Amino acid sequence: MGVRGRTPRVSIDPAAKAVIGSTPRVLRMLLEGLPWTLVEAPNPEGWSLKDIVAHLHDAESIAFVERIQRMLHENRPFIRSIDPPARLASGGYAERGLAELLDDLDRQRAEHLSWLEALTEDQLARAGEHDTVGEIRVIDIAHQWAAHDMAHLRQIAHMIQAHLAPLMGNTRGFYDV
Ligand code: NI
Repeated sequence: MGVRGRTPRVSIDPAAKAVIGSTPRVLRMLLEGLPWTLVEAPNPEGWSLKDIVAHLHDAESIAFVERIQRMLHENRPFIRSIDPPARLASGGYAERGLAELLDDLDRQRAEHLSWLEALTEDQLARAGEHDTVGEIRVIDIAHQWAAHDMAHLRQIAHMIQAHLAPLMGNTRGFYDV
């Protein structure tokens, strides 16, 4: 029995599966029609919209698939934090176009989602030890995967909104961006 007598969740929440499956399409619809100057313009932290897509592409293997694979094949593996900006700089993403990254992410997601959906309850319950947050289970990463998508979709929405804000005249006063 888990916390407060409830059995811990052993299946991936349908919302997480829906998000993981639809994020590449959402990204495509949001970003493909935008001018490239906006797609490649850095935000105050130095990240462009394209960089965020590259980061999602990068996180796909290193933060999600590899961690789950290790937890499935090793006994409580020790999992180190990653440094996303450093990985982005060394990942060769600068030469890759947005359309290519989106196509790639689309392909990977379809495979990864079927793989996640095929994991058994025993596999979902396997765990590892992360260097900063402590114990993490396969099922936690499945939900983190979707939450991470949402965090970056919010960031993308905020950056597009920030581009429009100076063009809004006094109507900008209705908003806090
Ligand atoms: Ni991230």
